[in-house]
Formats: sequence, structure tokens, C-alpha cells
Amino acid sequence: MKPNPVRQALLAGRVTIGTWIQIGHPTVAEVLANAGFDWIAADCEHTDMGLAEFAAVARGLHGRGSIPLVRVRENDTLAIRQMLDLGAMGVIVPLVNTPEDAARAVRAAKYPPAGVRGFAFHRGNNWGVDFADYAAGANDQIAVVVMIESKEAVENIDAILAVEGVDGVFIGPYDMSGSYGIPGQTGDPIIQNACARVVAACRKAGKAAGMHVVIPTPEAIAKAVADGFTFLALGVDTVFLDRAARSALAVARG
Ligand code: 3PY
Ligand code: MG
Repeated sequence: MKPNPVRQALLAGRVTIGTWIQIGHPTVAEVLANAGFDWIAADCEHTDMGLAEFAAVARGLHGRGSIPLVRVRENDTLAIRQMLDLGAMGVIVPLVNTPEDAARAVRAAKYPPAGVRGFAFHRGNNWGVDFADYAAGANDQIAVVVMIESKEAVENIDAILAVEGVDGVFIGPYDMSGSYGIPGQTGDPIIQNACARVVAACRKAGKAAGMHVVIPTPEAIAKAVADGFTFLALGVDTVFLDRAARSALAVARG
């Protein structure tokens, strides 16, 4: 099984730059992969994307150099297993608030004895052609990233990072702001301090800190890098489309 450069970078503290897909169509995957992102995450938590749509996205990414990741629907054994079987090289698991939540996500993503993933012929192992190679390598190559997006998760950050198999965390700034009672106010010092606490804990644990720069202005990107995040998601397909369309229209109307 080929090494997964995203997992290697997560554990080595190297920066990777990805983006986020909400439109579950392979054309979107092709266009964004051609742009050169290191990884592309399909968002199955907040969209209508299901198994068939993710498979189509993964086919769009195939051979274009962007590693397919999935933000799974929820921290559920089957939700994680099926996406890995469809060829995801890593999962981003939402709303992980405790070390028990983190351990559940890791167990779902790993083959026995480390976890409870079931063996089968599937897209990830080339429909069984690469069964032995994939079965031997998957636990070391599949990335498990847990989302820190609540006050409870911030308070448990050291224990969550101590769970073996957690390769890094990814902050969800919007949910986090909601859990602190200030929805959408991601720049508030309360959220900024929570983020700094998470980054410091990741550094200490030797694991990656990720951030979704949902609206990727040059200032927002520079801030995420300066804040010490190494696993960076820039934008969302829908946001790119919206901003580019509005800006062209504003020029034409003006
Ligand atoms: C959040 O901000 O809560 C997110 O999940 C962003 O991806
Ligand atoms: Mg969220």
C-alpha cells in the first residue's frame, strides 16, 4: 500500500493544504484537484452527500494527486467503515468531545486487533485485487483526525490527544463558537484563546492541529499559519463559487 503523505505530514508537523467539498459531484473534485490541493475532504456531515456521491468524488480525485478524505456524517462505526471502504485515505470525525469519543473513532477506522473495521473486497483495496497489501498497510496509512468543536472538547484536549491512533485534530470554529454561546463569532477572544490552547496541546503531544479557514481571505490564511495550524482547509466549493460569482457580477453591474 502506498504511503499516505497526509498522515505522514500530520505526524511530522508538516503543513498540508486542503479544501472542502459540499457539492458531491466528480466534476467539482476534478476541478479542485487540478488546482493542486494536497487533500480534499468531502463533507458528509452537513450536506446531502452519501456513499454513492462520495464514491463519485473519490473517482474524480483518482490520479490527480489530491488525497481523498471524508468528514463523516457522525462518529459512527459504519459511517467510518463505509467511507474507508470506498477509498477515503482518512476520516475527519465531527464532535469528538471526550477521549472515549476519540477511542470510538479510532476503533472504527482500524482493523483488528487495534479496532473493529471489517475486512472485505471494496473500492479501497481495488475490489480485492490488493486485499493483502491493503489489509497489512491500512492501519498505518489511514489518517484519523478528530474534530474539536465544543467547550467540552477543549477542556478534554490533552486526554483526547493521548488516545493512540488520533493523528491530529481539526477545529470547527463555527460549532465551537456555538458551544460557547456566541454562534458565528469565531474571532471572539474566547474562541481565539480556546484555539491557542488546542494548538499548544497538539504541539506538546506531537500531533497536528487543523483549522478550517472557511472564508479564506489572505489575512485569514496568514493568521491560521501564524497561529501554528499545520493541517489547513481553505474554503469550501460552495464558498468559492459564491464569492467568485458575486465578485464578477458586482464588476459587471458596476
Ligand atoms: C465548524 O466550524 O463547526 C465546522 O465543522 C467547520 O468545518
Ligand atoms: Mg462543525
